[in-house]
Amino acid sequence: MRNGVGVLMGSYSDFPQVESVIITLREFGVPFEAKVASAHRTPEIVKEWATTAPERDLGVLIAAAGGAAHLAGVVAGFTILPVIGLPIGGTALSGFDSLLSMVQMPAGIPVATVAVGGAINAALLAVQILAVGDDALAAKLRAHREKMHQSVVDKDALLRQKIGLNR
Ligand code: RP5
Repeated sequence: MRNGVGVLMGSYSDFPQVESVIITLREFGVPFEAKVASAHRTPEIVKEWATTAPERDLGVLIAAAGGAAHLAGVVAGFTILPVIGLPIGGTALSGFDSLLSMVQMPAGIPVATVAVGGAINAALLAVQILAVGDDALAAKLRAHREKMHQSVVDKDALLRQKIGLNR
């Protein structure tokens, strides 16, 4: 059963911007693995990780990298599992370089790229992909949406209370 998420980051220095992926996957009880490997410094390790991912019951892969971020595209080239690209910010070009490196994939090898630093959405998208074939996970996602809905409604009430409006 391919119900896990593989989380790959190009460098340990990416981890602060990847940590929310791990936290979010844990919140949903989704099994995951996490690894540091670089497309340019350790390409053979990336190849091994990506090509053997299905054997480790991974159903979706998340690749996070900064700068000239070819990691997600390289991973996607080695597997037919869906790959989510997480561009890392804080580079000389504030992550715009990583964003374009990931999102502008030529036709044939898609990378579903989230926002620069969009770790939570990377995790949620991975959970949504897995939830297509998992009703229990889908129920957790619906509960999560309901919680967000309630939070906005509560904040709306708080705002009106603060500024002294009754409606
Ligand atoms: C990329 O280069 C990594 O994903 C990281 O964002 C960036 C810098 O890596 P370090 O020099 O901090 O290891 O490959």
